[in-house]
Amino acid sequence: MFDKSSEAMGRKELAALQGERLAKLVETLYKKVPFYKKKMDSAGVGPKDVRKIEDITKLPLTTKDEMREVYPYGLLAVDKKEIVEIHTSTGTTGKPVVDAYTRADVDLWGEVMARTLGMGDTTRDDTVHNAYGYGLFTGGLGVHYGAQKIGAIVLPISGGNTKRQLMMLKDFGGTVLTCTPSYSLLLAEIGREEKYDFSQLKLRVGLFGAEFWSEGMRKEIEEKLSLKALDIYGLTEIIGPGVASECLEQNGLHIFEDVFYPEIIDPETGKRLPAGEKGELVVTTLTKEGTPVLRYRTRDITHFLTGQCACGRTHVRMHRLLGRTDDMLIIRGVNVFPSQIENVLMKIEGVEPQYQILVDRKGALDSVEVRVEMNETIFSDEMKNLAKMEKDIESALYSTLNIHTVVKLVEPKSIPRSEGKAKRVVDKRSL
Ligand code: DLL
Repeated sequence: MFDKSSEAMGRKELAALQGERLAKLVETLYKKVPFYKKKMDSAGVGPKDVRKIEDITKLPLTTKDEMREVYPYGLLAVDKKEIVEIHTSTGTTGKPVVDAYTRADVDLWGEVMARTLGMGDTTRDDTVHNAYGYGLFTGGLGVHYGAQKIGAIVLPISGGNTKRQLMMLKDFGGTVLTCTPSYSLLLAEIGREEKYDFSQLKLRVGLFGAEFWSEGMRKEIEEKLSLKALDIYGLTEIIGPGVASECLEQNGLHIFEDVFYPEIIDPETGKRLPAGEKGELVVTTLTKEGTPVLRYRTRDITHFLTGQCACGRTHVRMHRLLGRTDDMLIIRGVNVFPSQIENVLMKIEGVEPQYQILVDRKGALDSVEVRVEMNETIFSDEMKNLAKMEKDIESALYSTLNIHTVVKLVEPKSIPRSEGKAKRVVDKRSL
């Protein structure tokens, strides 16, 4: 659903709306949430200092660790009676961050997810094959509410049982596929083994997110699944999926700015960066009721794209994520993002988008091994060619990363597959 009244709003009108909403939000948080009152008091700001959207930089930033400290209900801005649903972040260590939704928040979620599905022109004539996990993870239900709002058919198949998924994808004629990018490749792989011809299925578009993926991986997915692949972004702390999404132009993700106000800051200093500069994305929820969030540091790294988008939406676009501040590996003092490694690998012929990065420490030295899967054709090649290919990838990685890595080509299908978010990095140093 392309909601022109909000998604194509004039920039001036949008800024006025954002300012109004921010002022109201700050008032509510100050009154209702001691956690935020305390933060504002120690920063020496209060509701009277916030009148327009530019005033946002006076307000304190919020981190995930701070939010965890007030688990489970310390961020509620309404009476608990108003809450109708809860999701939590997926971290495996420590307490999770809680997103508590009122009825209006669930409606808002449905609305932003209807816009997300609308980016791929989803209408009530579509069947959404929803293979994101249902549960505390927000992917499954987020897509579900969006599809319901549009009136499309939603198949709530969730993750796993891939052969059955393929049968149902074919039988129910799914036109829109929603799952993690890595799971879409597993569908493609098992589909090939089971002799499905994706070009004969009805799939038209896929909305993939929840984990990092590259342009190279997009090409692979589009070819293998015979669909147009769009990048969708979100996080539990804000609402789940539905924060930003690519349109069919495939040139950056529009952030739903009328409800989620984005900023880019320097992760070191916390200062706001000028448009176009790369840094950490910070998001404020302008209209959420249950657990509204003020200037949340997402740890995700990106930059805004300038210029108008041909689709007609006026909401700012962000570049697909470049990494996370806490994903960054420091190898012998050099900063390395897994995304940089994926970008190099995906440019090499014969390599599958399946890889794992193993980091270890031998004596005082960090070592990096990159295991990369070959496709069947390369696999049947002679040993000496494979050894040369390993060396070639090592030097391609060296010229991007400036560190030496050991590349090991591994057999097709030997890297563990995931039904949700893929695990790309195994860092044995921290074990
Ligand atoms: O992953 C919400 C979601 C579900 C988004 C389905 C898209 C589709 P969390 O589990 O809280 O929520 O994880 C959020 O995942 O901060 C990013 O680091 C990463 N992430 C989400 N979308 C993308 C994307 C969901 N399109 C964290 N590209 C975020 C890269 C992504 N990373």
